[in-house]
Amino acid sequence: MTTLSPDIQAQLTAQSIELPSWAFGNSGTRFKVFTTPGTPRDPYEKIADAAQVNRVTALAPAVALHIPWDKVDDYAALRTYANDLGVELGTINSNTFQDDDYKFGALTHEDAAVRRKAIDHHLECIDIMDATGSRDLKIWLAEGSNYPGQADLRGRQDRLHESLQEIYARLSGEQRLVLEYKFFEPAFYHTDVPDWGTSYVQVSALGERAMVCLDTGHHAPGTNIEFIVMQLLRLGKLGSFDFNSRFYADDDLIVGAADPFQLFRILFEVIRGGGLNNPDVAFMLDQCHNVEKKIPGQIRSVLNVQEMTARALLVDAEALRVAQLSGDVLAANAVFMDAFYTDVRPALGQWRESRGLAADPMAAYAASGYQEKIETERLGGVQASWGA
Ligand code: AOS
Ligand code: ZN
Ligand code: ZN
Repeated sequence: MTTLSPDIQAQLTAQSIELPSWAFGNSGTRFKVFTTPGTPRDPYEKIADAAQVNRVTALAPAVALHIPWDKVDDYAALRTYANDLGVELGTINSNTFQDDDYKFGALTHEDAAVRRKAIDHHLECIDIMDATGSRDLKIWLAEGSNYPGQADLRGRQDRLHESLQEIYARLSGEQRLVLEYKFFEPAFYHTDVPDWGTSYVQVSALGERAMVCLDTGHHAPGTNIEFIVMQLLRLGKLGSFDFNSRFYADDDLIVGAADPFQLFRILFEVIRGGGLNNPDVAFMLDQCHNVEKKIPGQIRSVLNVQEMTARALLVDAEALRVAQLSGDVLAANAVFMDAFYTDVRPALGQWRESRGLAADPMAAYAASGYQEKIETERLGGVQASWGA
């Protein structure tokens, strides 16, 4: 059996992955949202479910909120509730994609009144961050156009900058703004923040506490995502990940499900670039569980990240460097692949037990009785997103 060195164990112990509150709600595609028995009915129940993931994995000590999906009257009370369950409230996600006023844009809109409304929403999100103790405001914009000629691309970039500037100016202390990019959808001709370069340009113009958010599902097929990870870390601008996996577009499936090797390659570059357990780089999930149970889906997800992190930590960096320097292409590739093909699951199970956790968190959750309890007690769970 592979052994995990004390150094690797220490790095795995420090790893933490933020869960999205919306992963616990019902979700689906534009064709159908299936309801799952036991689905949370309010933000409190989403947090209670997220705490179960952390209880069996010790990997997920924070929950990201989406406003207004997770709107409550008293955020300080929500924070206390979360803390009592052993989790923190994490990133606050803004939402400017569900309001009729934003049909032709929000932060980029031609109409100053619409921009005002969208900026005010973000200022409200920062008020919430003050109460929840959250560090990051994550902005994903559904803005763009469908037809060539429909919009003034240049003017929209300028207005985006001005709007972001006002939002950024409201941040205080350690608070940060992370700007997520996505190459298409819901707009299909152009998107205002389509790629890491645009996000980088916009956040660089704001200041040090503005960073890029990289959602692994937001690239064209074939994109070398680990290269982008490397570059953003090199530039000191990788603020956060939205992890998920995709076969086609923004599938939001369980991270590592579609392409475990890609996840391995990404984590290798994270480690190489000093991004692992680096407080500047938030590891978040951005996923939906359309047909599977949500809590086990999240447990599987964080375990996938942990397994691929362990494999990436096993890469013999010294041997790799020697092979690279001597131009031995196949030896270098073999060093890399040896680590990828190593089954770390038995070693991780043993290591978990040594920390007082169950060797198999999926089985521990199944045996806990929590799923049966929520399925009996909760009726009428809420939809997580707009995907109706
Ligand atoms: C949308 O495609 C993005 O991934 C955002 O991060 C969004 O806010 C999130 O997926 C919640 O639906
Ligand atoms: Zn995302
Ligand atoms: Zn997405």
